[in-house]
Amino acid sequence: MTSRIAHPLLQSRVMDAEAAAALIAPGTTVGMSGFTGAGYPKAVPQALARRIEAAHAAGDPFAISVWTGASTGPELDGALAKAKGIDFRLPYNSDPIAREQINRGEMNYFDMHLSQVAPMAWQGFLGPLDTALVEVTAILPDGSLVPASSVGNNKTWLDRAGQVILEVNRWQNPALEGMHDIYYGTALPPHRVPIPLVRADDRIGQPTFRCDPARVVAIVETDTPDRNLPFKPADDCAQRIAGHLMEFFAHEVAQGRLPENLLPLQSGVGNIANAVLTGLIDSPFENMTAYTEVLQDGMLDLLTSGKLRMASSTAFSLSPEAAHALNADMDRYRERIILRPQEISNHPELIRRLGCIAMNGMIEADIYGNVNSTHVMGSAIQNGIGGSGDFARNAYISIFMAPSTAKGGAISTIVPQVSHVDHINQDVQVIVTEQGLADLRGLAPRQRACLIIETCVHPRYRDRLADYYERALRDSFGKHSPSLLSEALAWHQKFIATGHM
Ligand code: 0RQ
Repeated sequence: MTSRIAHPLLQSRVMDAEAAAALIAPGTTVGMSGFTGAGYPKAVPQALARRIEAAHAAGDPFAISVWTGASTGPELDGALAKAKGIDFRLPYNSDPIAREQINRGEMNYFDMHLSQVAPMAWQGFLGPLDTALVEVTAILPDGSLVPASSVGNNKTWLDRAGQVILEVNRWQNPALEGMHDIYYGTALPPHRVPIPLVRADDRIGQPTFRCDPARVVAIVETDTPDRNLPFKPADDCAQRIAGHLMEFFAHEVAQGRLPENLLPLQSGVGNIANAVLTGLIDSPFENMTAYTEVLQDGMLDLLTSGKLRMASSTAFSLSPEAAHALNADMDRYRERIILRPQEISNHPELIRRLGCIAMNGMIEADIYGNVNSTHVMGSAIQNGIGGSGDFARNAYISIFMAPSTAKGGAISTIVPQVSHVDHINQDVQVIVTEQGLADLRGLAPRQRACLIIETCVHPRYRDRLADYYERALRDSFGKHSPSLLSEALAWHQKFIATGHM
């Protein structure tokens, strides 16, 4: 018995992770909590992985479908993938073992817009959900659940699943209670109504998940930290990208196209995105807000500095040091952070209404501004589209950023044609590399190509790209977006054959 489980009936459902994992049958679908390494279940997935390994050793097949909010941690995706226990995964993965299996064709992976997961589950397109396996901070006397360090799709999993297994994690700070805003007003067409959120800091829901205690079949108590990798310190390249963006924002403010405190910021995953946030600390902008999906170290630093007034997100994505700092001072941060379901944090209606400034990383872009966020050499998935599509299409300004080269210079991240398209050129308004920033708003394809080649490409590749474009202008079938079809992907083909473009 523990003070974290205040509902009398539910106290009797406490068991160990092995017993809880035994309630998950082969071939079933489990909706798990977890979003960018925060708030994912830690004990039951590992117990389940051991059970799966034992079944495989005995010659019995055993795999499940795993749905989450976004990426999780090694105790979930890592352990289950290592046991070869996942045959279908959605909507986002960044675990290296699972990535390898996906890219070897051994695991089916449905990489999808994060805002669409919950609605699609409700629409019934994803099939039945057998079990919800959700980490929470505490269970209140009325059976309602205090969410943990991420919200993700938990509301939907708890409402939809046939049975519920909870991990109550004592490591999660009890002071998280009151930080979350769980909105229960979404409905399916034709009954949808506007979502009543007009400012990033509006609260429109309740602080806890509702959950019928009768459907809770097991509760496992844990005391394990979220596991996230530390961010790399901002190198010269990241600092130059951040510098270009700061200049751009100042220019937009001077032109009267952005208010002095900017507009709600969204910042994606990765080291560059984190470095840009850190860059904002030394900027002249004050009283900023964030409407985003992950709250990483840079965002926490911005809050601490006072430059960021508040942040709305669906999850933390903090290095161990930053998670420790947050936990030590949760009472202070609780007033200025709101964690929401990802169908709200990433909702196109709200992103468009608030006018978010979307800043996301990319694998590559082409001379017309089409962006590939997901696939290396057109076929090997890196992570997934995540929320980048939700934000890019609906943002007030949609920015994509990357170093101009990858793999020690062997790859140009600006190419004649992207090898896979996640964001069509209409959804990409600004491209920035350490070489410079291309503001593509209002430009036609040929104007875009000239600007991108001039400002964003590494000098090592600039002449070759300019030469390709000149010849495409001359020889292309059509001249709207000139392209040499037999050559457009030759840079990628050369990398696959020789190890460099
Ligand atoms: O591989 O680790 O093996 O060296 O891709 O690249 O430079 O570390 O960049 O951490 O900023 O991530 C697009 C992946 C960038 C990320 C991506 C290789 C590179 C390295 C990672 P190694 P970096 P970052 C909100 C929004 C999609 C989801 C999203 C991402 C690895 O930003 O996943 O935006 N975005 N979500 O070497 C071959 C290229 C390459 C390349 C980089 N052109 N060709 N390899 N790499 N460019 C959050 C959520 O949705 C949850």
